Amino acid sequence: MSWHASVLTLFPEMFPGPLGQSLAGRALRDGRWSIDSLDIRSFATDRHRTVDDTPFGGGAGMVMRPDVLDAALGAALATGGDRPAVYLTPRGRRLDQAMVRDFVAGPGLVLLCGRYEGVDERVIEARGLQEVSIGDYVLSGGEPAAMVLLDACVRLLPGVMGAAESGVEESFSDGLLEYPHYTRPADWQGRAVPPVLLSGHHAEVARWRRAEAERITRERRPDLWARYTENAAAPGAMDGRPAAA
Ligand code: 6GU
Repeated sequence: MSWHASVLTLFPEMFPGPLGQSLAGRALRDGRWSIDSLDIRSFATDRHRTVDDTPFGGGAGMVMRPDVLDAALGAALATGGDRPAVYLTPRGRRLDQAMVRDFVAGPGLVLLCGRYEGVDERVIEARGLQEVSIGDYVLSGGEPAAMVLLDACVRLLPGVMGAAESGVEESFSDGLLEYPHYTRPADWQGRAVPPVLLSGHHAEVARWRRAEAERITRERRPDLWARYTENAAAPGAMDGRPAAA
């Protein structure tokens, strides 16, 4: 069975959404991954299909009920292997490429999209939900975050990226941001392409690209640059030393 994502949401019609297009969409049609979205509201048991209630202790907003979420999680987890259950929330651990690689190595994911005000803490504990954030800003719901997480995962699945898209040289794969890219025309509005790229000297092109990737990383992301230079000290961590210190 292929890598499977189950999304628990109050807006199941949002999925696959953008994930039905482009690279992820082609992989979906090719059966390299699959997705189902479960409507949390369908697990409500009362006449009004209630999924949330006012917070104990008072305050603004609503909190999603643990009994309804537990039933939804139980239904999702009953299918498709022993998948980690993730709750998308801005208070979660920040998503990075290493987490994405770990998720891709497993059978898939169960993703809970809550409303921002929150879900009852007890269901997070009881189900051992892994809390994940996609960055330090606030979305109105977890759905776009689930799409971001799934896009990052799906592109790494076997057979999804062809040689053209292959991730070996791209940002974060070796801890550097990408070098600049150019195509025709060689002169555009008086802006010339760096001559080394027209030289035909492959080793010099590779050296220039590495130096540019390092310059851009150093200028824009001192945090990534620090980690990169630390890793460079570890034997076998990279195939080359930094071209610029
Ligand atoms: Cl995972 N959810 C929401 N609602 N907002 C976010 C987020 C997640 N990550 C960053 N902001």
